[in-house]
Amino acid sequence: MPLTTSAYWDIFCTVVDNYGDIGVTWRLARQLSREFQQPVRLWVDNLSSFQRLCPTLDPSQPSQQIDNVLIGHWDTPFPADWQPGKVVIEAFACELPANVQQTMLNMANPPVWLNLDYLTAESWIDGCHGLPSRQQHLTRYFFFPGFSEKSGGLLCENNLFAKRDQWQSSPDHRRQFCQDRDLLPPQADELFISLFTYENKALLALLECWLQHQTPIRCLIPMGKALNSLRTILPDAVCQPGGRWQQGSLTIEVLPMTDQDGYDQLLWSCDFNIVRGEDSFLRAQWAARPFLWHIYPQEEAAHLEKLQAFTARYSQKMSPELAVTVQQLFLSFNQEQPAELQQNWEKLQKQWPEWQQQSHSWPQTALAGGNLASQLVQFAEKQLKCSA
Ligand code: TRH
Repeated sequence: MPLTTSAYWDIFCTVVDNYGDIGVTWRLARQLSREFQQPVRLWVDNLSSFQRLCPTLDPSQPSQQIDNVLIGHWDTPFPADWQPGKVVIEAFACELPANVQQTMLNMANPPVWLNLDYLTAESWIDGCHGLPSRQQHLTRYFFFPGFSEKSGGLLCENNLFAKRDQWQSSPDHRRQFCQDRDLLPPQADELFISLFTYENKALLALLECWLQHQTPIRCLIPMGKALNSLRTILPDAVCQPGGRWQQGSLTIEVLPMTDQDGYDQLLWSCDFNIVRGEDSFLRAQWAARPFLWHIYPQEEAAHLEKLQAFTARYSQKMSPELAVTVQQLFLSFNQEQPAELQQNWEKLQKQWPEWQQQSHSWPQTALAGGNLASQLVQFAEKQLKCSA
């Protein structure tokens, strides 16, 4: 790993829990490299978690290169001979190592220092995005991804929608997806649902609806926390990759976790995606299909405000009937209210065509703030010019 090259973007990421922090930074690092030809070093404290969504990564190697991104193990102490490149990104307020901060403080021309925040649809970020904060003679800027014109925009690769459209243009891709993973072949009228959530008591209520659905339902569940909420009905042997369970109209199949491209293909192949956190939440929107979001729970139910800010934005162009049902569906799922969730699911059956249509036009609306990677590049270049 070259430690002293001045052209680098250094992205620092701690894996707080789950996969969102590393999922977002890994995606950003690759996009900066691939689309903007920026050399990137990604520093990660937990390589084993990283490996779950990047299977070619070797957690025993402190430094390696994948997809043109240099990946370093953020160990303690951080290498003393490290020199920052031109931009340093502290992802999700992870706090840079003390010696890194000291090195930056000692520099006559320090790098552009950015704190990349979590994604939110709340409007208060419009007033905070891009604001500086002084740290002795250094300036740290706050970068807020978001859905509004004044935000930092959203992570979205250049060619993503073309790839998605190509995939969704033919049912052969879903068939091939199933075949490649030893899943049952799709039936003509089968509704495909992916399920990647945290534990949620209301999941069983959704399953009850699906058991009695008029047409067959296929629920594809990547290995993870959602299965813990289904163990009262699913035998242990089912709750592992390759597991299959059939009852009434419902077939459940359990998948291994794959890399991020494989996960996109799962989302593109499904008619309805249930997702969580930050990155799968966004990828489900880019899949242009109806979806349901299990938001990351926060203390004192702070996440519910964030949820409502999103559903208000997301449903703005929907008919009042669909808007109410979608808002209530998201809320009842996150509040783990089984009866309300079932009612909203039933209501949606009549509103499905409108929701599908809305899901298709939503990505363009969502991108009002533009593309996060390109916004970051422009912002950094502007700061570098000012300090030159
Ligand atoms: O895993 P998440 O819940 O992550 C986070 C973290 O918990 C974080 O601390 C929290 O603050 C944040 O949510 C809000 O959900 P998320 O963001 O969807 O990340 C999952 C990543 O895993 C995403 O990049 C997609 C990826 N993934 C794969 O690459 N392959 C797979 O098979 C699956 C199921 C997911």
